Amino acid sequence: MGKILALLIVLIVVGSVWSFVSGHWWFPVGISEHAGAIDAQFKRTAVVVAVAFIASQLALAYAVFKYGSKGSERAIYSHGNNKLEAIWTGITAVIFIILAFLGQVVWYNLHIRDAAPGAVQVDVVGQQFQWNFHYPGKDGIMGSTDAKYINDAALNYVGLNPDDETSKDDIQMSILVIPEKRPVAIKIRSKDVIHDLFIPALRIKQDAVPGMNVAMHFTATKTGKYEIACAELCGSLHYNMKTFMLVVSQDEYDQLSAMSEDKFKERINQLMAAEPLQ
Ligand SMILES: [Cu+2]
Repeated sequence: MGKILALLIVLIVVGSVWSFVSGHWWFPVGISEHAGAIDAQFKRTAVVVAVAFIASQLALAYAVFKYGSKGSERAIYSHGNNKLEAIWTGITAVIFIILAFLGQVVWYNLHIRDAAPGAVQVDVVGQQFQWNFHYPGKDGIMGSTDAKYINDAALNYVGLNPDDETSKDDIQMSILVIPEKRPVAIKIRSKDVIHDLFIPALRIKQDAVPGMNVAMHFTATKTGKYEIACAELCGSLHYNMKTFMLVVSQDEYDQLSAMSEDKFKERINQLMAAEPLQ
């Protein structure tokens, strides 16, 4: 029995390693300036975890193989070894702190550092069960919003202030449209529960937290249509909370920015129908 179990453990290790190394279930191609740094961090973490996983599982397989029950023996109870516990806890802590520090550089650049001047501004509001994107409209000024103005029946999902002149031309849509090769600053909030804006191609994954306005910025490097999902279990229709991002040329974006809400939406729907999903 011990030998079969040991073989099974080794097979699970080989299968797990293959599932990563084969590349069958890897990320889509990254299309943001920071995608390379995120992928490098992910690979570093995966390698460290893989080394620990393979070593511990092979040790387990060896122990099961060598010391498996021979029938009538009783198991020995061990109180453990404090020195060994301290050593491997210490090593693990050091490795994870180093990984966290390496990851901080990307995090800092995307979240703490201000977006470059002239960045395109888009506000994002998550709600059960859709994403709402708020664009400044023709005047280029983001109108003010307040949660008290949110009214789904009137299609005011982001809570545009009706008394604010600059909000009159603002556009709300469930599709994210951004220009390529230009910094985009987004502010993410939520109307009800925690959601998570996940754009795999951009390597962006950020919680939308009620009561918070989370700012981040990024630059997309390739035009196309990409998937957006909610990556936080947010209720019964969570699976349905998906939408798309269109990355368009600067020319196209300039034209969109000069359009009224109706024309803007009409053009977006045309682009959505024409673009294949990347
Ligand atoms: Cu959600």
